Amino acid sequence: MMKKHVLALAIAAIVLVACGKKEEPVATPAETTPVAAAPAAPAGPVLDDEKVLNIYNWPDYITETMIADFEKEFGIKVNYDTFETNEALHAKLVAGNSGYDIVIPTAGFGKKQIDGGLYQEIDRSKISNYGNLDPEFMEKIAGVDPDNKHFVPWAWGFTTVGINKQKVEAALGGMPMPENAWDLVFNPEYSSKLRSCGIIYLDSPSEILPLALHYVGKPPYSENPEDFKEAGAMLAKVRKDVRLFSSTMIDDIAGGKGCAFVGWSGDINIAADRVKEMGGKDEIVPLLPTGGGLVFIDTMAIPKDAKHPNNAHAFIDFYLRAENGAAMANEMNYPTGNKASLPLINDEVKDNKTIFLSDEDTERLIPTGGFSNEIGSTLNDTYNAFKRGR
Ligand code: SPD
Repeated sequence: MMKKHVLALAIAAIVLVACGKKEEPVATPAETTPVAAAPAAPAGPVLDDEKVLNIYNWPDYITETMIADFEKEFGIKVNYDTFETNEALHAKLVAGNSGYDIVIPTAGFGKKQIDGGLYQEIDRSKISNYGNLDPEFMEKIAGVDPDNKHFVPWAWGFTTVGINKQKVEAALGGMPMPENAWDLVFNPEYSSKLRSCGIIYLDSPSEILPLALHYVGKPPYSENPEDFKEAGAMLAKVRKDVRLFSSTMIDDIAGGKGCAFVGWSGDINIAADRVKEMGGKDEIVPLLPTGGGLVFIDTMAIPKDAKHPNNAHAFIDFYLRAENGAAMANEMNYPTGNKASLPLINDEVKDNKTIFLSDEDTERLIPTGGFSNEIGSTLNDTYNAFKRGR
């Protein structure tokens, strides 16, 4: 901006000289109207010498132009890789030297990564847009990251049941939909009927077990191995009805691989939009179970050994611009916890009650959390036994 202003003055001066107004007396320095000293150009962000940024995020979780816009504005080359589960991200971080400068853990799962010293603290002095974040939302994250030292929100949603409405209705054959949508995928009375059109689960212990524990009336992040036995027994009864464990849920839903899905709210909405765009007749609908959806809050974090921490801070600051937060909701169906972005979100998205929930559905949500390392083997064994069908 400043440069443009100076350039305009310079151009004006050249034009005057070119017009040959030589007869005008040249003002002495004393007569010259003092020109206000140009304010110092705002200091740009501090960047690392190497203009590179390595990001590791979930698939289908960034707007179309965000990376290109950042690269263009900051002259930084972004390498962008994706992972499909928190477990995969965790393994990468624990192995060390991941090479990533920003990763996107789910807050509850990432707590043990903070405790294990895998992240560096965020330097808020480098993030001018930090104030755009909703303090109430940050309070929620502080439950796992005290004082919000390591995690900056990326986006949030909830794990829920989605359906292909027409296919599910047909498969239920006149049986009314259950009051609690979790019955469709956890209660054999319903799941056995949906077996023919296909049930798809997300493929990870930390996605499925909290839901199964909650469904059998136990704490979703229980640390009691006995609770896992009950959840495992419930899962065993529906195992034969689960057609697919998916890491590519959007494609699988849009590709018609099933009729009932345990998936993420925004991804089910993305699949619904895709089916509509393809002219499909069936409606894909994320449901709001009376038993509650399981909240997740995904966050940006900088690994301890990141090679480009300044570039990482510049990206976080860029991401926290109001327009970028709004674009995540508008394009990706995920809200971000960026309060300043709210006025920029389209009405259609704001009015979608599976993106911005009603108070009633918000109250029903199962709060975010995480399992300790200690219960890790019980968690994995229960899940693997379920998958193997034993
Ligand atoms: N399209 C990717 C959505 C990201 C989901 N992260 C969810 C983590 C839930 N435990």
